Amino acid sequence: MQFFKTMIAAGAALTTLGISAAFAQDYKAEYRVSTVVPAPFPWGIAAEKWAELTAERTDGRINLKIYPGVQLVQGDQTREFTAIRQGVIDMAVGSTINWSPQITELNLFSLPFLMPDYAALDSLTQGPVGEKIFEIIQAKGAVPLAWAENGFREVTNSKTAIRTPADMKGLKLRVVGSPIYNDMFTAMGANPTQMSWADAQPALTTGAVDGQENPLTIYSVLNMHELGQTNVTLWGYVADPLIFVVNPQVWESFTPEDREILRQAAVDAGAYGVDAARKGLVGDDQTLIDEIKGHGVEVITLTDEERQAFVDITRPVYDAWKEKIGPDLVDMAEQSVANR
Ligand code: X2X
Repeated sequence: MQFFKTMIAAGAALTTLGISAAFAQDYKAEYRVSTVVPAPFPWGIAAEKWAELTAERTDGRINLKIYPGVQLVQGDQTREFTAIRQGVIDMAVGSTINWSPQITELNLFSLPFLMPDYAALDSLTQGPVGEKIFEIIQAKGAVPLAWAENGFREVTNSKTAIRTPADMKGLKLRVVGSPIYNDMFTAMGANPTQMSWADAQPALTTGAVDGQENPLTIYSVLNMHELGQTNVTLWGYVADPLIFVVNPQVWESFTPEDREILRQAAVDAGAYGVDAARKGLVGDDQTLIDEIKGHGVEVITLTDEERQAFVDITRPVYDAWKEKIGPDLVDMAEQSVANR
C-alpha cells in the first residue's frame, strides 16, 4: 500500500512539474539524429545546437546524439528520408535535395534560378510555401519542426573560369544524386556525374572529377582550394534549406510539453544555423569570400547578363520540373519571390 501511495505521490509531483501521460522513463536513453556533415559546417552546428538546447530545456530527459555522414543509412543520403519514416532514424536535420527522391515537391528549391537572393529563400521557407511543404512532409510520414540552411550552391572546378555555359563544356562535375541536377548540368553542356557526398570527397581529391557545386561554407571547411578547386563562380542558381524532422512514433512518445520544447529548440537552433550558414557571405560582411580569394582562388561573380545566359539555357529544365513538382506550388513560390 505504501508503495502505491508513493507512486501516486510521485505521479502527482510529475504532473505539477508539467510531465504528464508519458513518463520520462519511457524515453530512450538516446535519440539518433542524422546529418550529412558535422560541425564546424553550419549544418552540424545547427544539429548540435538542437541537441544542446533540448538537453538543457528538458533537464536531460531527451538526449539527441548526432550521427553525421548519414552513417545510419551507410552514407546514402538519398535514403535518409525513408529511414526516418521507418524509424531507423529517430530525427534528422536534412537537406531538401536529399529528401526530394521521396518528396517530389522538395525539388522546388532546386529549380534553377528561382531564388535570386536570401530574401527570396526566406520568402519561401518563412511563408505560405514553407507551410505547404511542412504539410506535405507530415503527410509523407515525418513531423517537420523548423528550417535551417545548407546554403546557395556555387560551382567550383579545377580547370577553367566559368562565365558562360560554353565554359562548362565537357567539364566533369560531381552532382548530388537527385535527377534534376543531372538535367540542369546536361542542359548547360557539362558532364555531370551523380555520387554521394561520401564518394565526392575522394573523387575531388584524386581529380576523378573536375568540379562540384556546394555552398562556400562547405568549400571553405574542406579547404577545397587545396584540392585544386581554384575556380569559383558565384551564380546563386539554387539553395538548399535544411529541415528538422522527427519520426512520428518518436514524436508521439513524448509528452505534449516535451514536444513543444523540442520544437522550440529546433526553431532556435535553426535560426542559429542560418546565421552560421550566412556568415561572411551577406551584406557588408563578405569575409568568407575574401578569405577564399586570399588563397589565390579566382572568384567570379556573374554580371546580370552573364547570369541570364544560364537562366535561359536551363529554362526547359525549369519548365519540365515545374510540371513534376506541381504547377500550383511553383506558382505560389514565384509569387512569394516576386513579393519579397
Ligand atoms: O552532397 C552534398 O553536396 C551536400 C553535402 O551538400 C548535401 O548533402 C546536399
